[in-house]
Amino acid sequence: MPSNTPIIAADKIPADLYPVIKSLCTVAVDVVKIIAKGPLGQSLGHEVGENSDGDGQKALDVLTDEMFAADLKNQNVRWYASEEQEEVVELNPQGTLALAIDPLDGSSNIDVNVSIGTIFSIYNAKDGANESFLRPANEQICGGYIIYGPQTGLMVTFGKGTQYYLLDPDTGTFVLIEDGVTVPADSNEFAINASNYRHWTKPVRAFIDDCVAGVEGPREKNFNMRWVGSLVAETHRILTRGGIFLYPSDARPGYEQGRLRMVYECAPMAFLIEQAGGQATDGSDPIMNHQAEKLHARTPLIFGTSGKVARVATYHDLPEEEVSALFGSRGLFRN
Ligand code: AFP
Repeated sequence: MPSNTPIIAADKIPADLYPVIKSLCTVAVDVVKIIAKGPLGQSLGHEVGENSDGDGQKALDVLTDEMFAADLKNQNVRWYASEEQEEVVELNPQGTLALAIDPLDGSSNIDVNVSIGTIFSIYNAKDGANESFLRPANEQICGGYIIYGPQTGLMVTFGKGTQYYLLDPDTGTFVLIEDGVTVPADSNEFAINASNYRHWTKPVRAFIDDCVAGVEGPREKNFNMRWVGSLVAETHRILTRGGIFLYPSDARPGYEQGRLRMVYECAPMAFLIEQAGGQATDGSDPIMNHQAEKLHARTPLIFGTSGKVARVATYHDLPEEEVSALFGSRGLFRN
């Protein structure tokens, strides 16, 4: 790439955030090379420890965390909150921004060559480390992800719509592909880890039962299911062709609030989805109105095409006898 070519054009990015976005993109280009080299380079998928919540840490989780933190240290980022670090880290004491990050989302897919990603969320920093992140998600000034897939892309919002940039391998630059990404209104796809069916609450079971019932059921149409195991890949599919994603709370110990983390996974994804005309809730209430009580707090997450997300909320409002009924006798949603 000629030295004078910016890694990403500045004209659609707020000036005060451009250096941070440029930093994330610069590190991402190096992450792409490491992922693409796979076992020809260093081992990426072996476990090297546990994070603060007891989740296994893969070598690439730790490596990417170190890579992003090292570059962001030279930026206007005071507070750095990472899935891979128990506490908030102060990078630049003079910084005015607070950045939360899942450096490598989808670790279980590293060794099987399936799309993975980096998720990030930016706030204006407060004086306190934790208080900079334990605040309503609607105080975010930026949210986004980088997807490392057959193509490498940056999906980002600054609160004025959702933008999609694609990394051009020939030039090493991120090129704006779409300035107003919109979640398609019509889709027949739902994404959920169906192996957890027996652990779900009745409203979630009823919603999925009615999808699986297809044309014979109350939805009177057939559905398709996807489950990649990488939140970034699921979000990208839904932003591209619509659908609904559900990681609800379930009865497994430790999953009372689902699996996904509020600060560095759910809040930025909710920001992106809402800015693209979709909805993101905990099953009933908008994620953007939530705030985490602890840095690594989890929350149930349902997001995607607005009408579908709203429908899940109505299942939560059903009286017990209806939500337990076989779909044929459920009095709602004849279409
Ligand atoms: P890992 O990063 O540990 O692979 O977790 C990925 C993730 O947080 C999210 O990206 C997926 O949507 C979800 O977990 C998959 O969870 P299940 O493995 O329970 O289906």
